[in-house]
Amino acid sequence: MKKPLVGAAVAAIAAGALAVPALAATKTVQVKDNKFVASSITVKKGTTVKWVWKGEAPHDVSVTKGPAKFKSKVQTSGSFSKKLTKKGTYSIVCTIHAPGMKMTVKVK
Ligand SMILES: [Cu+2]
Repeated sequence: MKKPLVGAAVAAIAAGALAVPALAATKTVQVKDNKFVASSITVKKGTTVKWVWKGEAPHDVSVTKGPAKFKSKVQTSGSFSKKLTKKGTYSIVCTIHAPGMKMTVKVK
């Protein structure tokens, strides 16, 4: 009875792989207490960067310098996503814990 189970597992994995859109490039950054992990990333233009809150303290994501400005709400959980369509270097801080809590996103 092992073969049918293996077949079902392979089919499930294949179905999962097909569900991922080919052009949905997403890069995840963790928002911890009190740092961004990773603190420096490089992505291609058009990539969506998704910040995911992992710590317990409130944080936000705020661009201080860069080709485009954006800012998340102050939040303690959940996530914030932004599609980056302009090339350049984005300097980002958590306004609550700046200047120590900062990161850089390079969009090529
Ligand atoms: Cu913070």
